[in-house]
Amino acid sequence: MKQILIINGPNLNLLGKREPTIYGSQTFEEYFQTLQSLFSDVELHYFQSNHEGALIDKIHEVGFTFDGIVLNAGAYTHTSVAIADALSAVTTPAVEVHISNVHAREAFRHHSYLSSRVKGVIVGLGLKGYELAVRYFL
Ligand code: CA2
Repeated sequence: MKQILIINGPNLNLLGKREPTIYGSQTFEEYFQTLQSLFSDVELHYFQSNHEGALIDKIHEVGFTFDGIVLNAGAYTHTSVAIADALSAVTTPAVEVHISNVHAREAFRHHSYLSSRVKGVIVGLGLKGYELAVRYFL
């Protein structure tokens, strides 16, 4: 069975609870159940943290054994050289996902430190982006 980890970064624990016009009205825990039933032949894991170091620790933990990482690093996408370095340091490939279309938002969201370290980037397709990213690894 393939092992794939979905990682969500800061504030994404608020999905479905705040700002539904930008991020939708479903919690990630609800959506994760949908993903698990869609991909019943995949060992799908989920991790969320608001802390940069915890995200890096998790990338290190799975980054030599898992088949894929689906990463929405939230605002750290636009600031974190450390997460970029962690992605480069591991062997597991990653796909970067953003729920909103970051290119249609403020200029500071247009640059990602992570995009050059991942296989590909999915932006603006809502939660569906996570499903498409998982499919890439199958
Ligand atoms: O569109 C995305 O997925 C983002 O990664 C979300 C980040 C943002 O900083 C990135 O530029 C784009 C913010 C996540 C905040 O999530 C919330 C969810 C519900 C309510 C409030 C914030």
